[in-house]
Amino acid sequence: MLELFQITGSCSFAARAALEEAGAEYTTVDVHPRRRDDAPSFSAANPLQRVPALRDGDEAVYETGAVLLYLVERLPGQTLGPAQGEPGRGELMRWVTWLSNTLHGAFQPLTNPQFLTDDPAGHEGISRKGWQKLDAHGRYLEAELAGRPWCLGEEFSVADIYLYMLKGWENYSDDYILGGAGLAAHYERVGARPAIARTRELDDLDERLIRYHPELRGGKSIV
Ligand SMILES: N[C@@H](CCC(=O)N[C@@H](CS)C(=O)NCC(=O)O)C(=O)O
Repeated sequence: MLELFQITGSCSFAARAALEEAGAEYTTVDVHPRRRDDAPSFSAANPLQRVPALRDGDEAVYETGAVLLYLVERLPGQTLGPAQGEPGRGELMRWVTWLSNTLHGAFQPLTNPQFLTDDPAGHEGISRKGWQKLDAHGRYLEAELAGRPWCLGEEFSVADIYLYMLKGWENYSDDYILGGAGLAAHYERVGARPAIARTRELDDLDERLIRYHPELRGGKSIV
């Protein structure tokens, strides 16, 4: 049985959404964000103690992009994207890698400038540069999605799930919008899928991916 280590409403959302899309059987372990040693099996699944982490028998997979690509292989024919040897496989790998190594990390200067400098006076400049980078990523995404419903064209995949989650993170800011009309329409399309709506419910998230109950994770108090 697949076992997902998660913190509801965090980037483990993408992994859970993929499991839901595939109709997979899985169990979850709710990690306490500030007491990550509470679940001893968590460190075994990911020594970095970050979510998502996935256990599949003797196999342990972590890093959002790796977990998503692993699930494509593990759950073939379940709308998660082309498997090895199928058309579109290279494009899928390119999308997931870009989302993982470029767009995912691009939020850090905005959400956590304190991780990049000890000097509080530097936070504003770091955030400003962060917005500029994100603007450029938004323009790139608009061009990539032009005239296609999904990242891979006509085929839905885990890339759409990952992009959906990252686009949703714009809502951590009051007024920032990543990309333009194309990306907004993509967000609506992905968000309307029953499995994605179900994952939002399971993760206690509204349509903007904001937690209904910020004080809870997995239904339990995090205080
Ligand atoms: N590069 C990692 C980042 C994982 C990560 O930072 N996860 C966050 C949630 S979005 C986490 O585990 N936070 C818990 C913490 O830092 O205490 C990935 O793509 O999976």
